Amino acid sequence: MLGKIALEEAFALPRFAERTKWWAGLFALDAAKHAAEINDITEQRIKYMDQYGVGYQLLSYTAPGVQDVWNKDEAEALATEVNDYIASTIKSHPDRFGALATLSMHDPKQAAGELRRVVKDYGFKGILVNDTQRAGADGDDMIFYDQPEWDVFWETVTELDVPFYLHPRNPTGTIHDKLWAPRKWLIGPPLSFAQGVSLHLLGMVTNGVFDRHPKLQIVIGHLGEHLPFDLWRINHWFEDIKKPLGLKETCKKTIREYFAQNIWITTSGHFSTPTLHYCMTEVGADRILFSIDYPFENFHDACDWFDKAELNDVDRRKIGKDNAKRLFKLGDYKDSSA
Ligand code: GRE
Repeated sequence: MLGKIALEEAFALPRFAERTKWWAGLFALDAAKHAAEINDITEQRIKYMDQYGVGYQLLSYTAPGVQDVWNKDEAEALATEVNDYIASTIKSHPDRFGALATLSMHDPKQAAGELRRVVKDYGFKGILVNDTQRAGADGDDMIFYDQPEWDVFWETVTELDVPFYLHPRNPTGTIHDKLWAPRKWLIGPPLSFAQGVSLHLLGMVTNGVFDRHPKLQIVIGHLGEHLPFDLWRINHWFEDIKKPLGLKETCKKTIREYFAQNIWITTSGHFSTPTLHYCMTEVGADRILFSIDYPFENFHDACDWFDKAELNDVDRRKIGKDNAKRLFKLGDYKDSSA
């Protein structure tokens, strides 16, 4: 299929070569290839896009990114640097690339201000944040965005009408040491990423973020970070037990209503047709978006799978491009109407 849109697609800052190598050492078999791919924006990446029928990518700064920076001033300066860098890099390719804002999440007002700047000045299409923000003197604290002090940030997100991609990051600090270090092979895609994001998103649901900001649109990757599988059980416990026990004070709608009105899932890094069919049954083709997760995954696995997956033409178009076009309000791009 030509003109696919992909939206969980990472880049790094070339000046962080050592950091990129460290992360690649955890997650890539060929660290040198990974480093070259994640640092390139306009050469190899466009060749892959042309080869595999991806018309447009929404780019985001790689994990753990600014969420790993527990010093507030440093985090804010890095987010600005990343946003300025990607804006200038993709400027000459508006028909191939858009960007998702990188934000320091130490201070809701500052995050809202930087978001406003990059949406107004650069035309960024949304935000991608890597789960909780590390904070505190030694980076052991975690800031969640499901608390009332974040309302000022969510107000700006909904006012600007841009989607927010809640992406995973690696466990750190005490959580890492106690839960994950003794079972280190489960860090990342096998388990920890999905647990982190699903905890954070369900925190937003149960703490009433979507009730206070009903227009808010949150995107999660990897076919929903295990949540679609559990919708029946979550719904049963929310509606039949937790709401009578008090959850009804903060959470007015059902989990299925939030999935229908506020939540989107992408195919990033999860190229399984039975799982996609299952998600189409549970959350619907109208809330699913194609994505790759480049360069942690490759174009061939994602695109060859999606192009051949058993789907009718209407659903393939929706998931491959039309849903993303509508959600991110994209104009024409290469093969957008193919
Ligand atoms: C990511 O999407 O950022 C990612 C990693 C490491 C492994 C897999 C993955 O950072 O999808």
